[in-house]
Amino acid sequence: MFKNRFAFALLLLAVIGGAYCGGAQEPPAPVEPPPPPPLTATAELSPTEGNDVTGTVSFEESNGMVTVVAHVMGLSPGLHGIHIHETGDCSAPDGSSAGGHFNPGGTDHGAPDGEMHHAGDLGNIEADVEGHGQLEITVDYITLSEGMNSVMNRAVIIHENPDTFAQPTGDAGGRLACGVIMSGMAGGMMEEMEGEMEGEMEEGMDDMDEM
Ligand SMILES: [Cu+2]
Repeated sequence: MFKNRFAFALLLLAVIGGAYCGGAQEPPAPVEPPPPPPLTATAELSPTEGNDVTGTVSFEESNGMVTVVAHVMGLSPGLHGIHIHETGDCSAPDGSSAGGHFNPGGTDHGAPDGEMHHAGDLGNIEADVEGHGQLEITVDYITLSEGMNSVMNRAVIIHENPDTFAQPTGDAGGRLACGVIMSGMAGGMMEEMEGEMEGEMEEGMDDMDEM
């Protein structure tokens, strides 16, 4: 038994050795796969009828976490509820087309750092005396990548009043601004990055064809 195995191993070595020494072909250089592009998305906020609230909300996913950065203008000073609503449709004058809170888990409403909340609950954004609000929050309960908790192509809503975290939706009042969450970064940077990514993806495809 051992002898047979030993003989087999020797034979194998001989064959491999022969292939190596005899072969004129160089082994193919390893192809480094391009690093995966960062997952980013942006919602450009448009005012609903009768107000002046605008802004940008950007999303970036890395290591299972999503960082949300919001800049909102035209608010009254103080806190305003900010949520992801389930439907990426801001066509209704009052923003109602965006539907209810994004709540794939069917849970109670709450604060982002609370024990229980909707996937779409981002808490409040606080506006200064000039009406400018900024919020940066990193959460582990939404994704940009595909899946049950993906917020891609859903809507960000900025509300008239503070989210009090009361049931069922925080009593935050009317919808002041709405924006659909779309893949990519904001403005010119987005086009630039997408151009690069497409180039890389095409190269990647060519490599696949050659294999
Ligand atoms: Cu809301």
